[in-house]
Amino acid sequence: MTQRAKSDELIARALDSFQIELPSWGFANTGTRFGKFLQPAAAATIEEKFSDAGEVHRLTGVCPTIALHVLWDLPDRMGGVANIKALAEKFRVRPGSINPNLFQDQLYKYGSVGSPDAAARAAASAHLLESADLAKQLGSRDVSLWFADGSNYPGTANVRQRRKWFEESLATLHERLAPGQRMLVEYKPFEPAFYHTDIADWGMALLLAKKAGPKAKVLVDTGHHYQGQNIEQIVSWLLTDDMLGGFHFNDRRYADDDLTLGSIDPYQIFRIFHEIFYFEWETRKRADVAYMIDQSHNLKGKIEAMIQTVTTAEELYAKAAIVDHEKLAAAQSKCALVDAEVCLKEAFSTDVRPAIREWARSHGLPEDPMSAFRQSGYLERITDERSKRGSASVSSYA
Ligand code: LRH
Ligand code: MN
Repeated sequence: MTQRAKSDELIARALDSFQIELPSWGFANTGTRFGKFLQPAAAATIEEKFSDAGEVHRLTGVCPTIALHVLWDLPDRMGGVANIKALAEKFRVRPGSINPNLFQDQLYKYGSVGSPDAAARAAASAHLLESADLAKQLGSRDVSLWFADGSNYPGTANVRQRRKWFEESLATLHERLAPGQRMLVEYKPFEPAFYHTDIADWGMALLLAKKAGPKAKVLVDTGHHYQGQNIEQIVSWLLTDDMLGGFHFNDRRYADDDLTLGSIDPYQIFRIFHEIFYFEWETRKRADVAYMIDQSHNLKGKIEAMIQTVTTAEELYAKAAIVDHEKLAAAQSKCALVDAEVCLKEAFSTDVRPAIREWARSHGLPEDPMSAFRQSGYLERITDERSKRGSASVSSYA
């Protein structure tokens, strides 16, 4: 078998099991604190978000689930479950990770589960339990947790006391989860808090997850790291401890910019995927990791940005799948630095697009999802339909 045939085989096998989850909020009008530029075709209702996610899955075949944010997508909580199930049927996209929202309510000014205000902690804990029950009703495996909790000035928060409150709430949530369900603890160094954030880095998320129990894992949002932090090293450490639950993929130049994956530093995502393939090769174990997108498309067309993200993720995943692990391990053990590095560079510089097109063809999918989308008339149709509803009903955040 030629080297080319071998790598095409590896790519096809990798793509057969590759799935990446779409964020419902990636289809809605979003912005920054300096403003929000409205797009007439943006999704504002849960039906429109499922419709758009369905379109991206129809074109790419690798996005069978959509992440839901409870406040934005399930304002009627349990009252919205039947409708979500009907939409999942209609648009052939299943509900994915359930994201509680503990950062918008006025009650959470000084924090949610970490707030000195007992009423805020009680409300926050109740929302976490309700989110676990919603996930159960919707058949969702993961409850994905991000807390904006923190403080803005030195001396204003008892960080150790807040940690205790977090441990209590996360333990209660852990007990509520059904077998097979998971809670993913996401960390973020700053924003909206600018002095301390209660879950600021991977170590804090890891300790809280381990304390909560075996159903708790760590979620790595690629935008939630200090400049220069080695994200793939964090990934390899979490893999070793079987504590890596999933990713929120996006790209950034400065902070949590939530730009489209691979638009600034594609080699970063490639290095992350490499650590996962290398771990699986070495341990002969499958890494049980949820790949999810977490981006806000403030300027690009929402659906085009999502298609671009998915196809870029496929390319970087395929490139990482063809690293010659045997050769790499040998070079590493001999400290043959250049040879080892070239194993990654070789794979990263390989044009995997022909193999991906072949894989798409063999699965009855369009070879080029972006041009298929542009020829589908979908955008024109929804622009027409949604501009008729006028901007009044555009929801607050997403
Ligand atoms: C916080 C975050 C979190 C989401 C939100 C939309 O920055 O990454 O994962 O809930 O973005
Ligand atoms: Mn995130």
